[in-house]
Amino acid sequence: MDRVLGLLRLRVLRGVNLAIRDFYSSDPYVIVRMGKQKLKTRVIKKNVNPEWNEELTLIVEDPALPVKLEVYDRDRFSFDDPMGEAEFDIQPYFEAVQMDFKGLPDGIIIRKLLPNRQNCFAEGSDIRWVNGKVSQEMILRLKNVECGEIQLQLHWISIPSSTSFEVSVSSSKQQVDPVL
Ligand SMILES: [Ca+2]
Repeated sequence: MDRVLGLLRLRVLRGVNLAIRDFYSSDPYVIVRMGKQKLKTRVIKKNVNPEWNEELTLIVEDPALPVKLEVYDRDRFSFDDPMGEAEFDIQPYFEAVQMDFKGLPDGIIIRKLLPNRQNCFAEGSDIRWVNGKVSQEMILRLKNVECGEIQLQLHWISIPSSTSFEVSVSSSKQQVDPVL
């Protein structure tokens, strides 16, 4: 296992104008994958504009791995129907959480990521400094489907790293050396 760099808390806010897979609506849920990790939101019945407002936590070992989302319609008597997919790169967000923005005004935009042919952003995605933390909001346009967008928010949870432990061990050694 690689070193754990931190936890990525992904708040799946809502789906907008999702595809219809039953007679008049869908029963959507979202699967989130990063590497071998797989997480799921709950199913919201008969709603193509679902408000999940649900937090999923990914362990980040390699920030180069994309986060992938798949939306499905839950069916009771057949396989769940696909309702599109999207992915995003956490590298710009990961770079921002490693910097120190203390003293900057609350809500300030650190970086703005624009929609392009390579990403799934439906509009510009802002990385902001909010309440002393770096957060990113994004609207992803689902692909391989006729319509639908997913709104997300990212937060970072730091964990004590093994590197800082090694640093404190070596500095205490240096203090001991003159005595010897
Ligand atoms: Ca269904």
